[in-house]
Amino acid sequence: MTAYKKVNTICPYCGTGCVIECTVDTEHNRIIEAKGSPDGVNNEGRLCLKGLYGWDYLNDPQILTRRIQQPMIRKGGKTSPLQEVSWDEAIRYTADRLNAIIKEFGPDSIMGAGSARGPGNEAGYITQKFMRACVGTNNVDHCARICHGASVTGLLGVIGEGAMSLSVPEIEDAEVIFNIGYNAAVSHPLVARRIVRAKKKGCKIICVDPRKTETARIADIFLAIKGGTNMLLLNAMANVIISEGLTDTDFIRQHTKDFQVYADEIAAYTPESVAAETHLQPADIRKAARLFASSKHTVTLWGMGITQFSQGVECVAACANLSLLTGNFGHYATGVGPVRGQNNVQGTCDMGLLPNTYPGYQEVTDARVRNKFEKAWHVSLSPNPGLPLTQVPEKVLREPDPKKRIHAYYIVGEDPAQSDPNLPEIRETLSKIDFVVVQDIFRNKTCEYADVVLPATAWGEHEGVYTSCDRRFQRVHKLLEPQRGCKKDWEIQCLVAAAMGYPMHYDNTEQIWNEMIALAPKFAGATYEKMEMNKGIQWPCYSTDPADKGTPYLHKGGTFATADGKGHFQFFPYTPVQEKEDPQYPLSFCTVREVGHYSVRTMTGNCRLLRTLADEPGYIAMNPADCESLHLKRGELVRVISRRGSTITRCLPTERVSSGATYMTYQWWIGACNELTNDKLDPKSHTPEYKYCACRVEKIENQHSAEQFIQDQYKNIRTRMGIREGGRTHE
Ligand SMILES: Nc1nc2c(c(=O)[nH]1)N[C@H]1C(S)=C(S)[C@@H](COP(=O)(O)OP(=O)(O)OC[C@H]3O[C@@H](n4cnc5c(=O)[nH]c(N)nc54)[C@H](O)[C@@H]3O)O[C@H]1N2
Ligand SMILES: Nc1nc2c(c(=O)[nH]1)N[C@H]1C(S)=C(S)[C@@H](COP(=O)(O)OP(=O)(O)OC[C@H]3O[C@@H](n4cnc5c(=O)[nH]c(N)nc54)[C@H](O)[C@@H]3O)O[C@H]1N2
Ligand code: SF4
Ligand SMILES: [Mo]
Repeated sequence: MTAYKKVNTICPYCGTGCVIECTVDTEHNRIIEAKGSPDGVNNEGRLCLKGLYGWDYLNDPQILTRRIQQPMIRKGGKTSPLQEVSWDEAIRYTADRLNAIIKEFGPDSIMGAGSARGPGNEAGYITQKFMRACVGTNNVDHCARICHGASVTGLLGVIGEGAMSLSVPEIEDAEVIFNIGYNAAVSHPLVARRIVRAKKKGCKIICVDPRKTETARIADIFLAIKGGTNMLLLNAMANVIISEGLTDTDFIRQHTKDFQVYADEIAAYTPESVAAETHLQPADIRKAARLFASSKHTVTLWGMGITQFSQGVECVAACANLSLLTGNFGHYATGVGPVRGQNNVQGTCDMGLLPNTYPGYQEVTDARVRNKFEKAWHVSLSPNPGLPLTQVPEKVLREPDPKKRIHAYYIVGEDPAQSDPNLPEIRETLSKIDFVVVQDIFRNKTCEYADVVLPATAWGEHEGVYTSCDRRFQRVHKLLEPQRGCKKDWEIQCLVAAAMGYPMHYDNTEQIWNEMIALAPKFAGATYEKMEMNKGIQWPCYSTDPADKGTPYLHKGGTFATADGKGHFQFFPYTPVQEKEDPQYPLSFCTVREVGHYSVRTMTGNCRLLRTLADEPGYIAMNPADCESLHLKRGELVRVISRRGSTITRCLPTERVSSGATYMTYQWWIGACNELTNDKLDPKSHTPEYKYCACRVEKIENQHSAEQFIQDQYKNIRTRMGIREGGRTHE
């Protein structure tokens, strides 16, 4: 008789934090079903496609790439093949190379990237402790940099806390939802459900997006904004709210600072003055501003359509200003929702995988805090903030002083060779760094530049805690025995640290967690026990007292997390995007997501059901009129070219997209849109402008040979990833 067990755990994909009930066949070490658990506060028993069918990759079906099951080293230098070695040899080799680089160039010549995906918070804590205490640098970062980094920086300035101020379930009790640059139906389907439920309860929806998304379709006001002009609209809405006397004057007086300076500057941004550039009607901007100000339950939700711009941080501040103006902070069902993308990107920030903060958002420059960590970790720590990961290319390719260059990059669970902008430059960077370590569950594109590859256990193969987008710490549980040869992420980095001369030892994740919460006052009360008892705990949670069950919404009563407790209005003028359309590159180019696949696709691309939804080389969405003028037909292969590179994909004519604009998704390896994207950064958060550059689309006359090229490329990738033709694909 086959033995089954049922285990509740957290979905490994988006930041909604859905609780999944998995049925596991323990005899064959396989998950056989996943269902939504009613214990999930944010999902209430439901799941999207990825939650339901996104676990197939665990058993290594070898569709796109394969699980790594043994450490590998390039013994003969950069150009030699990766060879399987023992764990002992791989750890020793990694430790010796890192120590040699520290000796020659100092600890700041090493960069570390942590993972916002499977490993969890305990492993994240170990990654930053490894970089700070063992290597001796604050050069540690993760994908929040290229994602919601702008939200964190922007909100810190205005209200002192970078996270969602409300909880996901509160969204359905909003009276007005201001949805800007956020496509919940694709990115967070179980957040989208709350938006739909809000609508059914009578909520009015404003959607701002250059594309007609699903939210746009149900919106009361849809502002089809010209890409890259968010600041003009946000300032014009503030202008209407102030000039028409729609502000909450009591709230502004009691809870904010610098209103008058802000109001004086905003006076210039009339709706009429921004109409031409935003492609919006002044009357529609006025309608949106009035609706925004009409309620004390206005919830602002934003995503990458705000943050992935060179003016991301300032647009985040502009969003927060609107809530300050209208008293939309500090009570139930109101506030700001930068809805964090990855299942544990909130957690990876919480754990201090950032160049400027220790766990719990404590600054590395604060001597008192640093002292506390030095005592706990028995080392002296660097007082200098580290390097943001988007500056690695600069520090490898263009730094004249060898002592100041990056010489080693230790990458845990990220795939910069697929997900970073301007891939031609990333490839050059990764080829030129002396030593690259990749610690992952799959062979990914970055492995091709790795000197060492270390195989980690995946979600479902280890214990831990993830933080959902709304600050909820939730336990994830082991479902299966790990694939042979893999070790836990935290265990691997403890072994490397010990081999480098800084012993770290833990028996389990709870020991790591308890060390972390003892050092981070914001999380001090969030014990494993309390998480189990309360369906998770939302931080801040200061006390271990069972009565402290954490904090569903922030800034209660209008007391903000800034030093003086006030919200600080900040005015910023509009700065245009860094690269605009021109005669050579006449179309705008934006990159977004699609529902069935996830980020670099190592996981969803290896799930049998999900991969049938969409496959290489993806598509470019264009307005039908533009397709017609270029003589392009639906499904035909086209070449897309920017100043940085080119790629090949299929043409998708759609009325959802305005004429002159194009969109690709970033999940494809052959149709890789990051060959084209611009690596220009927001100067404050160092987030790249993935959402806007210029391109041209070219017809390919010989479709037959282009189709053959795609087939050959696919075969080639799979071979490079170590899959034998006719391998396990069709099992
Ligand atoms: N053009 C364009 N590019 C983009 C974006 C865009 O909008 N447009 N968005 C950006 C954003 S917001 C983000 S967050 C990034 C995401 O980009 P990445 O972080 O690079 O992508 P992920 O697919 O999340 O996963 C990274 C790696 O983690 C590995 N992994 C999964 N679980 C585990 C584990 O338990 N342990 C270990 N060690 N590894 C694991 C996966 O196999 C994969 O190789 O992409 C960015 N890139
Ligand atoms: N299925 C799936 N789900 C995912 C992911 C995935 O890869 N696949 N990735 C996860 C991650 S890492 C993240 S960060 C989240 C991201 O979730 P979202 O932020 O929803 O993701 P995007 O699709 O990148 O961008 C959101 C919207 O911004 C719009 N936009 C583009 N330019 C502008 C502009 O100038 N102004 C305005 N107002 N809008 C603009 C786009 O048209 C798009 O509809 O999703 C997460 N969920
Ligand atoms: S909404 Fe997000 S967390 Fe929920 S099942 Fe889908 S991918 Fe998983
Ligand atoms: Mo993200």
